[in-house]
Amino acid sequence: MSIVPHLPNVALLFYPFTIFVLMNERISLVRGDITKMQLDAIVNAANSSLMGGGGVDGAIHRIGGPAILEECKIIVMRQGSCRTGEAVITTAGNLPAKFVIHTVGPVWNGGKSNEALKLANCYKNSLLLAVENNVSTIAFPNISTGIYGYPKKDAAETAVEAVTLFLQSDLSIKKVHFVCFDEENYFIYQNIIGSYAIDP
Ligand code: AR6
Repeated sequence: MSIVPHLPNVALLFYPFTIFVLMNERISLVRGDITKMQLDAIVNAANSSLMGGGGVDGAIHRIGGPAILEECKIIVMRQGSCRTGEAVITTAGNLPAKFVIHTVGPVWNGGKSNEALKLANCYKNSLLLAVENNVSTIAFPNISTGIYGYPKKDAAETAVEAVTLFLQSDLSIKKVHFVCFDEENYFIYQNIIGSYAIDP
């Protein structure tokens, strides 16, 4: 089995150069506020209650308005809380995006609680939900690196790896934006994504 499914055979001849080119077109790095992004979906770093909180979650609910919380309540009534690594989708209310995908990152516990796998699942499950909802442009915040205390460099490496892996087997997502609110995360991502990051 090919490690790069869905690529035409001719592209495989030039692997990994081809991957480099594809990623160049499909991943971008943004320094700023995710609530301002006019895309099909933005991702929220939520908690399992889905009832809002601080950080990016607080900003999304505050600016998006009560319609987001109303849908979250309906989801919780239907399926219970959202477990770490899983994702749900709601309206984006008054935000410029069409949808908010809420995912629950792991709380950092010194690396002893499978945090990397759980964090990778946040990215993978958010992208799966995006594909199911015909989302082709999506932005991620730096999940778990605020209140949940995940070391930023480790989190960025896991995020880029999980997204890159997903994009290699999916062609429907056209653009993934990594949105860094703080300078430290931005420089970390710049180093990891390197020369194929596109500044807006
Ligand atoms: N746009 C983009 N990124 C942002 C924004 C914004 N407007 N605001 C903050 N960030 P955090 P967590 C960045 O704490 O660590 C909440 O209370 C921030 O700089 O929002 O996953 C939830 O309800 C950081 O890099 O999320 C949970 O209880 C990143 O977003 C808990 O926090 C994530 O920081 C989740 O903690």
